[in-house]
Amino acid sequence: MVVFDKPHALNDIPMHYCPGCTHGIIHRLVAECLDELGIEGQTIGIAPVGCSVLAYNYFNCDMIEAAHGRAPAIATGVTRADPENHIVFTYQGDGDLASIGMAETVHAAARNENITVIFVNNAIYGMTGGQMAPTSLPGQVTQTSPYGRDTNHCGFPIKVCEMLSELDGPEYLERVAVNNVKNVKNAKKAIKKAFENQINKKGFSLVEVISSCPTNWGMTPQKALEWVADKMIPYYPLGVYKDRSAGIVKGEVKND
Ligand SMILES: Cc1ncc(C[n+]2csc(CCOP(=O)(O)OP(=O)(O)O)c2C)c(N)n1
Repeated sequence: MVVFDKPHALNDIPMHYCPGCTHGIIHRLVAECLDELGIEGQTIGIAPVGCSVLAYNYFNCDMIEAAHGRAPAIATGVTRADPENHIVFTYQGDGDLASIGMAETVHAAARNENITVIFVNNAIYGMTGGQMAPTSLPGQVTQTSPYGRDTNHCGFPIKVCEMLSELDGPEYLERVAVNNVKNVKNAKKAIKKAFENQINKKGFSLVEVISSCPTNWGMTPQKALEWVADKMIPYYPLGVYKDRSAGIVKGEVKND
């Protein structure tokens, strides 16, 4: 009996991610959904600029590399050029999606583009060495906030799901995490639902995945997962922020 297998939608090559980074888990969840929905052959993924810039090597489906933050614009082009035959997902970090690419994100959501956005929130700019991100927590020590993020000087973190839930456009917004088995299972459910929404032409789905960056947080992988549970999730509550088809609108968070 096979109890463990690599999803077909993931290539069988080593990933470059640091020990304890959760990008690999999230890649796997996306790939499992492509396998289970039988859509690998019709899916185009959009890789970002950030640690997951090489995602085009890891996914077996067609991939396009976007300029920093511009993945939703490219996804819009793909889905509008061939709406009947293509499934398209973007895979973006918080610097990519919520900083330089914020306008693309908001407008794609407002237009209810029929795309799936996988938003990996690790509260830091990973690839460039750990600078403060729009999602870094108040008090969080980063390379550019060595005494901790001072909200008087640097403002407050952006809560993407809460913010987008105020728009009439988006179909589905959910925040999940991958710090323990239960949360990983919920994350998979949310990612699958996002793809199903797209298959059923319901429009814009964004799944925010609370993630860890042990290297740039300066923690062991284990400690980083504890920090996710103790600091990140209380600031970024998990749950469904919008599910238009299920009648959940405007930030009525439904945690299970
Ligand atoms: C136009 C442009 N501006 C800035 C950069 C530098 N840069 C590369 S990755 C990155 C941020 C990545 O952080 P995030 O999106 O949170 O992803 P992570 O690396 O943490 O997964 C920045 C600012 C760039 N490559 N291009």
